[in-house]
Amino acid sequence: MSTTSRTTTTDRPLRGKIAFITGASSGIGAACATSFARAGARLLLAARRNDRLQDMVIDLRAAGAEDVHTVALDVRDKKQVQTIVDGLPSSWQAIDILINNAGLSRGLEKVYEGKIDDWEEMIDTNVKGLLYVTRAVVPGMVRRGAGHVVNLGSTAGHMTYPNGAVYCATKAAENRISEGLREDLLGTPVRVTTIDPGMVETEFSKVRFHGDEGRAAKVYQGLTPLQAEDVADAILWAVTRPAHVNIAQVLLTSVDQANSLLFNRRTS
Ligand code: NDP
Ligand code: 8X3
Repeated sequence: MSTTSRTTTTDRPLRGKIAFITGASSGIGAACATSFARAGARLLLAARRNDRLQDMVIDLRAAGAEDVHTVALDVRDKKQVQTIVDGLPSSWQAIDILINNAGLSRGLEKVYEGKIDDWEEMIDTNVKGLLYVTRAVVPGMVRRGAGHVVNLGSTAGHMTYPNGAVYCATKAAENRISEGLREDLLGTPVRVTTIDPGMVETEFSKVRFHGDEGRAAKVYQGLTPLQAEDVADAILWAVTRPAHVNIAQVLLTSVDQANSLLFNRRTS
């Protein structure tokens, strides 16, 4: 038999595993979908823009996904979250990996000048939405005695930057929730990882600046930011460690970033 055509569990380490990725329509979530497809996973993809998810299906199958199921989901809607998780087709219910990735920033303003609607959107999505999805999915993992929760944190959760207090607070909350969930799951085999990237070039800044692409582009000017694939790579690594190994936290930045405040920007 030709060794080049042989497929092994080593090159498809997630073969048959169901991975539920929230916020899979863009950026880090979409990159995770691709890397998990290559690893042979069955992909359960969620976002509000289900049309985008559907457009990804053919490519994800071609990349190696065993199966792909998409759902339109707004993680801020607790009833919708529970209804969608409870109503999954039976072949999709045994979720092995939950990637709590859906999230956003809105605005870059001093706390005393910030827009309350922006704050609420960030808190409702990044904190409450993450909790709703966790609450709906993790009981099944505990019952089945298997599972891995990966939450998207940020360098912003480790150090606040000026004008970003509320976004940074949501990511600090994510860190504390990940820690607490790990404590609460002690005694079960369910693992909890927080992946905390620095600046990643995605639609994140465009969303932060309410669609202002010029302002968004300036965020990445003069430096080499992380790409969504770099973060997906870290996530794939964390979920493919032996079952007794829990990667609690991965903090990663580009070489042009030291922390939330210090960047190496080239001016030429
Ligand atoms: P993108 O804007 O490219 O992607 C965000 C994703 O979240 C989209 O798929 C969007 O889908 C989804 N989303 C937003 N709100 C909701 C909602 N209410 N319900 C369901 N899905 C939602 O940004 P990133 O890929 O960069 O961000 C992904 C995660 O990574 C976020 O949690 C972010 O905070 C975090 N992060 C990002 C960093 C960066 O510099 N880019 C650095 C560190 C962490 P849709 O609009 O279709 O619903
Ligand atoms: C996103 C990274 O520094 O733009 O979490 O807030 S940052």
